[in-house]
Amino acid sequence: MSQIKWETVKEYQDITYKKCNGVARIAFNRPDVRNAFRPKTTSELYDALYDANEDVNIGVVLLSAEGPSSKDGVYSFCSGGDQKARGKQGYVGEDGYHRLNILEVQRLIRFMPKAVIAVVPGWAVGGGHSLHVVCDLTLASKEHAIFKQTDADVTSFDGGYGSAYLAKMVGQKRAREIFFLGRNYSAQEAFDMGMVNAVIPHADLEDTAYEWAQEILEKSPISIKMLKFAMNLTDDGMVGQQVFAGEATRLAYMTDEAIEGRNAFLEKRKPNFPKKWIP
Ligand code: S0N
Repeated sequence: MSQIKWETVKEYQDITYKKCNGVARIAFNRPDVRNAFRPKTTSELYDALYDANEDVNIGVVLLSAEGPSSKDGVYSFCSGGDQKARGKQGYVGEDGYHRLNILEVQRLIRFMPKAVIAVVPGWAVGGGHSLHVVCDLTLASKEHAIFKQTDADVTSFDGGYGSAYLAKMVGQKRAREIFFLGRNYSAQEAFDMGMVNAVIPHADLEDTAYEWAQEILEKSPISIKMLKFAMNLTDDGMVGQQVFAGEATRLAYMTDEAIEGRNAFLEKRKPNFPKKWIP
């Protein structure tokens, strides 16, 4: 029995959101449809992720899932876009408009200055597979996790991080196999391919994820942030450079030079920068 004292942050319909000791746990909560996401789910996910992003006391986010299904006891992480909510131009929300807002969720995970760990208790399929790919780390249930790409079965494909970034992770041949054949891969097979960090006995999965999070929380926050952005940079083009460079500017603000630059402007005088060109 887990000793972690999670506290609910906010009640949602399609997800659960809790926090404990610097860790946020956001979990899909539609287990009867294998945790497929509809626009309400992605809006709630974005809202919770944004809260975790803004909370300076949170250093690690666990993206997990409730379950198993009440119908058949099967565990899932996420089975991607809800095909029942899919219209002609995207996924139809309660307001009747078509949306593709899982991509905004992906970007928030990608550009968040904190580690995001996918905790995969069961099926990770389609857009659910893409979500684990975009997370910084993935921990998978030894007994129940299954990784599968059905995008080419349902003509609802992720041509961004879900595929192109996956290819950087597992290699081009493997990524093409995953997408072109749509087979099932066990946690161990996913680990062997390099898209899973550890295969964990199911009963220990959540506690292990929390322990990994606590280990990360012992590190220097600036280092974790800069390392994440540095590792993202080459795959994110000018946006990656923008995100990394923004943090470089923030660090520069902390120098005597930057303080002198600001003060000189405010005091209406020429800046007197320390003339040290340190190599
Ligand atoms: C997950 C699978 C393999 C599980 O198979 P299993 O265990 O045999 O269960 P089932 O009997 O098939 O399912 C149980 C119940 O759950 C419902 N269900 C499952 N998945 C979905 C789903 N995705 N949408 C709606 N319902 C789902 C079943 O209908 C069943 O219900 P009942 O009990 O009432 O019969 C298997 O279920 C499976 O293959 N699921 C479909 C997976 C899939 O094709 N997902 C969509 C893939 N594409 C995406 O996700 C892309 C979306 C995306 O990321 C994207 C990309 C680009 C641009 C935008 C987006 C965006 O979405 O925003």
